[in-house]
Amino acid sequence: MALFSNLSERLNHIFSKLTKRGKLTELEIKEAMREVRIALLEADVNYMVAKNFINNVSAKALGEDVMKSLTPGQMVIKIVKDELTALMSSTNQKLQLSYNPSIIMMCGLQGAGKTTMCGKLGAYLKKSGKKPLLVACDIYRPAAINQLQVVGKQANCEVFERGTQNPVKTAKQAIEHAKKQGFDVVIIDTAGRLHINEELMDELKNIKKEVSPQEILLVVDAMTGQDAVTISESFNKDLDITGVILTKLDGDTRGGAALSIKAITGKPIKFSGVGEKIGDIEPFYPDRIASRILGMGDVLSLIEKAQEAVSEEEAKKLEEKFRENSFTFEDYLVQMENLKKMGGINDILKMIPGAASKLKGVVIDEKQLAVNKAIIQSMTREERLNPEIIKASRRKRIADGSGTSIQQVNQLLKQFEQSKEMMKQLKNNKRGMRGMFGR
Ligand SMILES: Nc1nc2c(ncn2[C@@H]2O[C@H](COP(=O)(O)OP(=O)(O)O)[C@@H](O)[C@H]2O)c(=O)[nH]1
Ligand SMILES: [Mg+2]
Repeated sequence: MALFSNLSERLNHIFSKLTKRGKLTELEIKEAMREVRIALLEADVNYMVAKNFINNVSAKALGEDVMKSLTPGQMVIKIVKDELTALMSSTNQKLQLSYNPSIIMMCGLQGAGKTTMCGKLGAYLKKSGKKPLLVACDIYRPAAINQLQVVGKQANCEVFERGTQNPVKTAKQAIEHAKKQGFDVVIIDTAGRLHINEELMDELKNIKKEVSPQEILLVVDAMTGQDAVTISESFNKDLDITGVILTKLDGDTRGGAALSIKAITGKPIKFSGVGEKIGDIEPFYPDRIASRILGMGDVLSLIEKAQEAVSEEEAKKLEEKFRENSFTFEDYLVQMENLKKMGGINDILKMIPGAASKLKGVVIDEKQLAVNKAIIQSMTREERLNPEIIKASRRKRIADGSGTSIQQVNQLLKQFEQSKEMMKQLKNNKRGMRGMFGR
């Protein structure tokens, strides 16, 4: 995900000038701060937020310990990173889930991603052992209930609906149902409007009053930039929300909303939506987002993704295979599937520190991976397990079967041998594969 790539690039440029020098003068730091401020404003960061941010960073960066240090540039970057993190941090970033059932009410404008997020959150909570019930309280659009049922099915969560009955009544009945049936989280999907209006707020206030949710989560579209901040402010004023979920962070968003919402409303961003699929949800970790903005990569998210995609047992088995040098094309296929689960090789590379700038412009060819897959699928099981038996006539058959050329088959076989060589060396590395993929 090219999260805030523009802002990232700008900041990287400013900081690379700083780190190239040894000592920094006050003037140089001030000039850099001026540039950072412009970069933030261009990324749609609220101007008061940008101003306070620069004041805080400057006060620290102009301190004696920075000015006297041998690597002042790096110290300034560290200060910026810490301040960015602080800007988005809150003590109540986690969901309040200790009630039985805990009630989460979603709200927001039309199209923000509420219904989608109900499903994502349901699936996410289910993974952590919860039993969520989704409740359809958007009664105005005929397709809304059906849409919730579709995502509910994907999330493997029950959906409670009472058609176009008054949404307050439906919500209350859903909570009764949850108590009887042992659901421990109730996620209420509400109706949005194109713009904030009294009718919408009254309806939401009513639901709030009658069901007393522990969480009122405002779903906002990150692509709306400064508007996202204004919208958050006004929902917060009327509903005293407990947090924000920023959706569409996978899009070409400039970052302003993520950086401003907490500072302006005092309410934390708790989750982000990073795609249209049910699994495209991430808890919002301010330090990781700050690292990503600064192009330092997001190693923690990467490790978590790897852990999700590869079970510990699987990782152990892999490690053994490498040790015994019995890694086959069958395993290769499994690994390609794992990579896909992790969101594609290019997304992964972007999260590795330094990779973003070094690999700029380089795109790993996902098509090549698809070609490799086709070739392997055209092999017999015996061939996959013992690639050394793949001689000329077999190569031709495989090429024909997969719609590729003999050269392409040769190339893959050679690559495979080379990777095995590399893996042999890797196995001498103490951490081994489990260090990379295990818990
Ligand atoms: N790219 C992307 N699209 C999203 C995300 N969340 C929701 N959407 C899309 O945004 C549109 C509106 O979502 P919906 O859940 O119906 O919004 P609602 O009106 O607030 O309930 C749908 O087409 C979703 O697929 C996200 O995180 N990333
Ligand atoms: Mg909806």
